[in-house]
Amino acid sequence: HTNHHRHQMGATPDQTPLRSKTLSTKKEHYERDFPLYKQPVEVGCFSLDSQRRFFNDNRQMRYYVEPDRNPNFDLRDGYRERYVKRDENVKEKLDHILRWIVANKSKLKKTSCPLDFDFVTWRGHLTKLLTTPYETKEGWMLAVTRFNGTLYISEVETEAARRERLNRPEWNKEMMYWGYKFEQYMCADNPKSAPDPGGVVNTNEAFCTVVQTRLTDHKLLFSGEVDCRVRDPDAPAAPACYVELKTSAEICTPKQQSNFHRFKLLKWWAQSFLPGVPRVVAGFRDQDGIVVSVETFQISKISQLIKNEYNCWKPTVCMNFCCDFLSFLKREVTEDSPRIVYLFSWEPHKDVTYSVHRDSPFSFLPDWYIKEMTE
Ligand code: 0WD
Ligand code: CA
Repeated sequence: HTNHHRHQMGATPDQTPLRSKTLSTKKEHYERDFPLYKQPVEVGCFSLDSQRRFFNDNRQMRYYVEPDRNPNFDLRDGYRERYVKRDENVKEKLDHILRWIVANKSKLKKTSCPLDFDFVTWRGHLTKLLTTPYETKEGWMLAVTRFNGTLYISEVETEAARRERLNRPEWNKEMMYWGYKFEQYMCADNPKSAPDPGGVVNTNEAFCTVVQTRLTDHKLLFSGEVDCRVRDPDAPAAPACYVELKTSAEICTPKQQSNFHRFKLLKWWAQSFLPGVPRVVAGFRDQDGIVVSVETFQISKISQLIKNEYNCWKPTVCMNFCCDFLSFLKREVTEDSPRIVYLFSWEPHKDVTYSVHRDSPFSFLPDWYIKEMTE
């Protein structure tokens, strides 16, 4: 086997080679056997209510309702009158996950022993890592702190992402609403009721699963937002009963079909594969925001579906890159202190680099969490 790090190891004349402080994101370096990824297990869940308040329970769970064969959902309905949008200026970082850890401390760890996880993060951050070898537009920044041996990973908004968010055109803001409106057409608040398309769409509300799993020798604890579960109470246990909802533009040409496979299915696969959510239900909409068809994609069948696509993504590259990135973090993030952040940055076509910050605005572990986990 080849060591893909070797080309990056610099040597100085009279010193032994230094391990490089950068990591390649070239997809060619990650084409090896699929790494061990244990079946994710749900260890808990939490809910965020209409005012973004945290609850250590499943009160925001919603139930999937099979739609009509020919749906006619108007995704534009309610945008002006029945839409409460989460405040994107509030950076929550890992706070909700940390609150969940504190609330479940006794079942997670024996008294006065550290958390038995190598990494704690959001599922969405891991999705970004999985898709990095194929990403050509958007970079990322991830803040990493080692505390009691566990590495906490929290995203930092890049300057480019911030500019884009603050300059988002009106049509784009409306299209972001469409995904949430589709959820409202497809989900009921309890197993026996029907969806209520006349209600308010409030994006503060969320139901999040917390799962544990292992990627080779990396023990992971992460949380991800789940749209709904199937109604049947006898369905397999979570996460197997969960359903991810998506909207996408109607596919009319072979070119659109190919782009859908090469770009959109990559993101959908990565996001749901990580927590073990088995299916995505997609609403295909026309130019005017009317959902004209609904299709189910089994996550386990997506790699077959894309195999005939020229120059397509590979699940093994995504997982191997993520695995090597996590090994890179374990190696480089050595100082164990909640006051220190190692800031990892990546831009398309470049290597991953990092800088170290003490007592800086990047610090993200709150005092209440450090206190709870120290005593
Ligand atoms: O502060 C931050 N930097 C972030 C906070 C970044 C990303 C997420 N969050 C938090 C929020 O508390 C949210 O409740 O993450 C939760 C969702 O986390 P996730 O599941 O790890 O994120 P991701 O997989 O990217 O998104 C899942 C869903 C999205 O659904 P679609 O179908 O569009 O992928 O969560 C929603 C969105 O509905 N979502 C968010 N909700 C709140 N804040 C955010 C966000 N920043 N990003 C996506
Ligand atoms: Ca969704």
